[in-house]
Amino acid sequence: MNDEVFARASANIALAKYWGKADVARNLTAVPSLSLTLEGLDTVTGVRFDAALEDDEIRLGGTPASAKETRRVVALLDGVRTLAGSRQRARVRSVNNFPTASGLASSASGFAALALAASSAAGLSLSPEAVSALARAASASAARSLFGGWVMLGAGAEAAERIASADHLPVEMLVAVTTLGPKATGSTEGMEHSRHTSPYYAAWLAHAPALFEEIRSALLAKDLITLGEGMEQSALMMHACMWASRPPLIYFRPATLAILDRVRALRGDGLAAYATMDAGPHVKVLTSVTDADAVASALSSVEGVLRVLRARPGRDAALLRPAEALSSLGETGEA
Ligand code: 2P0
Repeated sequence: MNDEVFARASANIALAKYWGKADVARNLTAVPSLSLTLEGLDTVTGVRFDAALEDDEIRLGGTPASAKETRRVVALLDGVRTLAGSRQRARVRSVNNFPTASGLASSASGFAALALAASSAAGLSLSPEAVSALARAASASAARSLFGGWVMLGAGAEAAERIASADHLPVEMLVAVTTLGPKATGSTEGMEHSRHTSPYYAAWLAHAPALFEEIRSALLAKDLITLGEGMEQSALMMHACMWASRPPLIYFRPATLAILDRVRALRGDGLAAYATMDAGPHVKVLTSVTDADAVASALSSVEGVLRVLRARPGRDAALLRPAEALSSLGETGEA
């Protein structure tokens, strides 16, 4: 019997957004993206290959994976099996330490942890770039979660790369979790829908690369104001493209707009606060370490905000010792 191998990866939030694929079959992105990995918002995943198994067995958060989740996980495991020249099936278990309804995509940290644990469990010793490419094929934002700090994924790129370390800028990302609306359209479907129906999709493709460059330059120059303003424009440009789809893709809820208002007011008061939104109603606010307490407290008092999660820039994904991993996975019971 092979050993079970464990890995941890942290969630990430894009400042320069990815929305749209250059190649659907290979899952290559149409625009470059830039993200911040978030410390402490983690997925822990265990993988054990076992010649006695007839099928892959996958448990997420203590319950069997749905058919759709299973297909995506098996596709990644198939990629690992091809690289390792193996046909053994695997037992996979995975938990997030952040609330599922927090609006933080679990696919980024989840597929990053899975790619790292599965490749190591199969006896491969891949470079971080090769693990990132495996994760990217499953979910493009997952490519970025292999690396700590500030990370980019180029348009059409196989793998993500770090562009600045976690201590490059003293910031916090605050996640203002809002009341959930009806079940949102998933990102994978949503971006294809925009590509096919939004007249603004072409404009998004035309303008996103220059905005990415501006955001990257501002980051390297430690210019938080330009970084924050560029980040807000990237999010709103992406949402404009979504709204112009038919039928429209509207992820905003009343609380989303209320938070955007509050963020503008905080800036008017001289605090560092810049907003970004993904495929959901929650708002993530980039702020300085100095202003983080004041901004978090202001966000908590906005009507419709259920809670505010806080995260500093996070670390690289890493393999974990079993004892360390099992304390995270322990809540799910069985091995
Ligand atoms: C991002 N999002 O850059 C953008 C902004 C959501 C909005 O990447 O189809 O789960 O699996 O490659 O990575 C979420 O989309 O999509 C995402 P797939 P993914 O963070």
